[in-house]
Amino acid sequence: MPNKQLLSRTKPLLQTSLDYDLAHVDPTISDIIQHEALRQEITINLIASENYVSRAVLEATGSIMTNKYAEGYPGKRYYAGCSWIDQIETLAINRCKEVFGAEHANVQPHAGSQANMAAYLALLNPGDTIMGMSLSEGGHLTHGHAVNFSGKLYSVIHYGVHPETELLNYDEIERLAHQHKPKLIIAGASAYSRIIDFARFAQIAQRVGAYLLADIAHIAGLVAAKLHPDPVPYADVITSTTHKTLRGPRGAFLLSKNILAERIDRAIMPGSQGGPFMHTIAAKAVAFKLAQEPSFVTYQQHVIDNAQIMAKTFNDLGYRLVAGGTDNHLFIIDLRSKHLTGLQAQSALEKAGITVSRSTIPFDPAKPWITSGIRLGTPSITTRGMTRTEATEIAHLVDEVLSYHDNDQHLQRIKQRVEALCLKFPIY
Ligand code: DSN
Repeated sequence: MPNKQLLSRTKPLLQTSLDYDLAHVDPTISDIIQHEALRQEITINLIASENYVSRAVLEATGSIMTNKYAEGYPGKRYYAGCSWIDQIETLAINRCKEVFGAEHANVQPHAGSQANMAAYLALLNPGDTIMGMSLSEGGHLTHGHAVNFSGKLYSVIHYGVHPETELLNYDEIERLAHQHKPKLIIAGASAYSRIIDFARFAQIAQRVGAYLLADIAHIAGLVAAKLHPDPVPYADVITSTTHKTLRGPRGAFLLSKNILAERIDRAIMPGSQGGPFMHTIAAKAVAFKLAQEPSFVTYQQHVIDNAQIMAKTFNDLGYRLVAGGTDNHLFIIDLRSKHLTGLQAQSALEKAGITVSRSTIPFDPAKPWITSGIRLGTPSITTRGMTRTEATEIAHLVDEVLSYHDNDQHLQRIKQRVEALCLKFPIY
């Protein structure tokens, strides 16, 4: 251990750069960050894939861990000076395995796309067939979209939802799997509000001899809290981001059985990434620790409760919800009966201080840039302490914005009410 005097001299460096001297060195960037901090503070964030990290996660992310190169893995690095780095990454790996009950974890992926890329590299050869949910029905770019590496390197079969129920169409997925014999089936979504049946996916994959990849980026927090069925017993590989419901830093991780551990690790480094972001891995370790606290389970339950009460309120107000409602942290509103596009709604809501992402609905007649829906999620409002009362109030505010979407004066008045509500629930 270094002596105490030396250690106390490094203390300021362990604080975030915001607390240190950014305002002096680069007032322009500092000022922009302060504006963004204010924007976050006084707007209602309903983007389903975002959250607010704890101060502890923020501090680790802004720490001197960013200074270190550490290509390789704990105990096997290509650089000297990695003893503390090794401790951090080992803790992150062990905590990640504990949270999800997995045999193997790799905490180095920089983002969800890199985690998926590594999973494909580990399991497939270029030209192999993969099957994933189409982006327009709720999937993700990396699940085989034509403009993405996944759609260019692999032969892709897309599945979607049932036209009437808008639920995952497992019978059709099984039929497609038998017909096309994919080497990999991807179960996971960016805009699907119902439970994903990983056991059923595993059965289909087993029957056609495919690997099963569960991409739990959106629902990782719910899975960690055991409020969504667990993919770990069923999937060969699991990928996830850390910054959505899981409430960690921007980043990702991979889980697998031990038998695939070496292939997964080699697919990240040297396969697709270089030096790991050790400041982010330190912050992931903090997030995995926090995910094991009882308050985390309570938080995830409130995320679901808030989503369900909001969905019910919209339903009562006459809106049509995709798949009829939600079992998780998000839901999608079909705006066609309101004669609004997703783009128009998103823009009116932003003027009123409510941030959402527009979303395609299944079989959307509108172009992907325009869309016919909006996706609303509750991880962020729940982190700031809002409960069912505020969730209901927010649904009414959204409804009012959509009703007065072309009346800028009224949107300004709603914005003031939004700010007043936000100020009662400070983020930090
Ligand atoms: N962009 C993310 C989302 O909003 O769902 C998915 O990666």
